[in-house]
Amino acid sequence: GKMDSLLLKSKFRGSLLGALMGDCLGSAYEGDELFSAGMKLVIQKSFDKLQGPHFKAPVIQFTDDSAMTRAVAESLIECTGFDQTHMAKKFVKSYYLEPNRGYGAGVTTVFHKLRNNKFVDVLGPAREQFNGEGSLGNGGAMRVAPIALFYYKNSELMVDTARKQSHITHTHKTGVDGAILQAIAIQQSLLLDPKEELDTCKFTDNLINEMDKIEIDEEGLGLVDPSPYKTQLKLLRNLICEDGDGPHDEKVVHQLGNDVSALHSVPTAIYCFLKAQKPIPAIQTENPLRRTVQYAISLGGDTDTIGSMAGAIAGAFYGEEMIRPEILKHCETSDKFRELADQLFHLATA
Ligand code: R7I
Ligand code: MG
Ligand code: MG
Ligand code: MG
Repeated sequence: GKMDSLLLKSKFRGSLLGALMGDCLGSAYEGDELFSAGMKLVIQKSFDKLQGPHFKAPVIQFTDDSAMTRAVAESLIECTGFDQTHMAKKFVKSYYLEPNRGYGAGVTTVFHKLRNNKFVDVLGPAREQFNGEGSLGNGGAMRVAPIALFYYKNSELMVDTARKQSHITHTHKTGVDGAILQAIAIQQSLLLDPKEELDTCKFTDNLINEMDKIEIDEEGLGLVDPSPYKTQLKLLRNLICEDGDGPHDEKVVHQLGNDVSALHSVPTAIYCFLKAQKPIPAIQTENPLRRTVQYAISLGGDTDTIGSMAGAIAGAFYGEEMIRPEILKHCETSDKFRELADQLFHLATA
């Protein structure tokens, strides 16, 4: 049936606020390794403190993930749809206003070149990255939530726009397809009823079917694995179906990854969302959205980005009600992100 408009509005807010929360909470832990049990306890205690009713602390700043998500949202709103040059300008402007938000090491070259060519060639700089291979980083995926929301009614347009926004900075096939997969995961979550038990196998199978259509080797690249996301999603499927408490985190990180490449972070974020549908022994919270984000961060590696992508998917499923205000109040400019979500909602449902 048709989804209640209040629920859908809450889901729009949940997705952008979940993305912001994952980025802010994960930013302190960005690093290389899977965390030890001791460090996971430190994270648990820190989140418990943040959730305490009277905890006073300086606001936690967001990083490039949220800065770029905000830019994507603002561009869609200002243009009432996607305009590649406008969005590129938004990225560059927000980078030069606040260059110290923790941007990827390669992507700043794109911003310099775009500014120097005055946006006459919007796609050239990204194509030149990494000796012409294009970036395979997760930058295209980490900022895609507003696209999934804005175009949630039209899958074809959503996929096409997820691709084109990625091309502004990321042109490597796995960088682009990671952005598409993240957008599809958010859209699927958005359309599900959070009061019904989520069928994690069906959710994964749908993603596998969609990526089967996306990962066609149109360019004839002759890749060793022509459908690497399908491969990762099948691993994910096996992990999610493991009995008992499920696989050890070492196995999850080993198979799905936790680094800055889209291929080894987007499926991981999806896994975190699915796994957190049920209690996770090492994560003490009743709240499945916090569980999603905390579990994602506890896997180490690219914690802000995997936390943010998992938060965006979880928020699109549960809606804003599942985001604890006690935690959100510690995150920079959450009011702004709520407002952007509302503007996207009005445009998308008009
Ligand atoms: O993808 P991108 O925007 O970075 C996003 C990450 C997130 O974790 C953010 O939180 C922030 O910390 O950065 O930026 P890129 O510079 O395009 O890609 C990120 C990194 O991936 C690069 O700096 C490279 O180290 C690596 N990388 C590659 N390495 C080798 N060959 C990306 N593409 C390649 C490649 O083709
Ligand atoms: Mg970041
Ligand atoms: Mg590359
Ligand atoms: Mg990151």
